[in-house]
Order: sequence, then C-alpha cells, then structure tokens
Amino acid sequence: MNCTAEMLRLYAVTDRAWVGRQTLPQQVEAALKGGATCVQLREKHLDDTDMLAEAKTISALCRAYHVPFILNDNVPLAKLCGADGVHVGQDDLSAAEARRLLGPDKIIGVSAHNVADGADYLGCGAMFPTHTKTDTNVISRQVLADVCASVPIPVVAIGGIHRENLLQLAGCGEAGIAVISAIFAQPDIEAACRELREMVRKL
Ligand code: 3NM
Repeated sequence: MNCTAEMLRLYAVTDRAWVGRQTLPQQVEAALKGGATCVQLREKHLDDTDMLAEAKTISALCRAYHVPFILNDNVPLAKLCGADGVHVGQDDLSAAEARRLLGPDKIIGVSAHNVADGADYLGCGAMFPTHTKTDTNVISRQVLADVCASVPIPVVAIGGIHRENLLQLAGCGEAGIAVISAIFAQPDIEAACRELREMVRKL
C-alpha cells in the first residue's frame, strides 16, 4: 500500500484509557464514520494475545472503510494481524529494520526523533503540551515547517492538537494531524472526527 499525504489528513491514534461504555473497536468505527483517514492501534499495556485479538478486529474494520491500519511498534504482530504498516517510535527498532522485516509493500512510519531511513511518513511533535504522552518536548511551528521542508516524505503533526489550536499549524507544510484525545476522549467521537476532518482542509 502506498502512503499518500491524503491518508495522513486525520490520523486517529487509539488509547483505551478513554474507553468508557463503548469498546475500542466501537470507538474506532465511530472515528471511521466521522472521516478518520488512518488508524493506529497504540496500546502500551496490552499483552500480545489481547493485542492480536484487538488488532485483528480493528484491522478488519479499517479494511471495510478502506482506511489504512497501522500497528504501533510491534512488527511481528503487524505481520500476524495483516496490518498495512507499523509506526516505530523513539525507543523502537529503526525504520530500516522494520522495512526488512515487513517487506516493501507495508507502510512504515517513524517519529521525527528516530532515523527516518526507509520510512514512508514522519510523525513530528509534540506540537502543543499534551497529557497523553509524558516524555515529549514541545517543538515550535518553525521546527515543524523546517522538518516538512527538509524531508521527501509526508509529515504528520502530533501532540496536544485539538480543534482550538489546530489552525495554528496552517501553512507549515504538514500532510495532516495525528490525534488521540481530540478524538477518543470526546463524548461523540464521530462528530469530533467530522469537525476535525473539515478543519484539516484549511491547513
Ligand atoms: N506522540 P494527544 S505526542 C503518541 O510528540 C504521541 O511524538 C507524540 O496525544 C510525540 O493527541 C503523542 O492526546 C500523544 O495529545 C498524542
């Protein structure tokens, strides 16, 4: 699967900390209905068995909506669940190693702090303070613009982005935004996605 900038417009990253009465797959389906253009399963506290079961369910959902499904960090599970790709973070294996293991057809995303060799897209942040991930440093709009200008692959901005600050990122050259709480912490996930999807058109 090719990684296009369009795929990165509204990148929904999961966090089961926000699962209330719904299940995570139900939340993801609401995000897909609202127009999420990519989904990443990022669950730091699931063991491999539970993660594989969740990944298979969400992967099938994403396929039904023709949206790429990316697994955070875990290359062997990405292979097993039929994910479209993997996102490797700061402390994970390199993009080159993920590429070697997954093959040429899968999407490899990396966080900007990581070596980007062989990656299909870059996640860049944190753009704003966030409570969701504690080990982040906020970077400026200018840094985002410089990163976008200096890499040949699409860049997705991440970290603390929500409806009130999103348009501050207009004009930096990013392909889109990746968000957790601005989608999954919202009482109406579908409506939140619909609104964000409309707003990212102005970036
Ligand atoms: N990575 P929220 S910030 C997963 O800066 C992640 O690389 C970040 O969550 C980085 O949208 C972050 O709720 C958390 O702020 C994003």
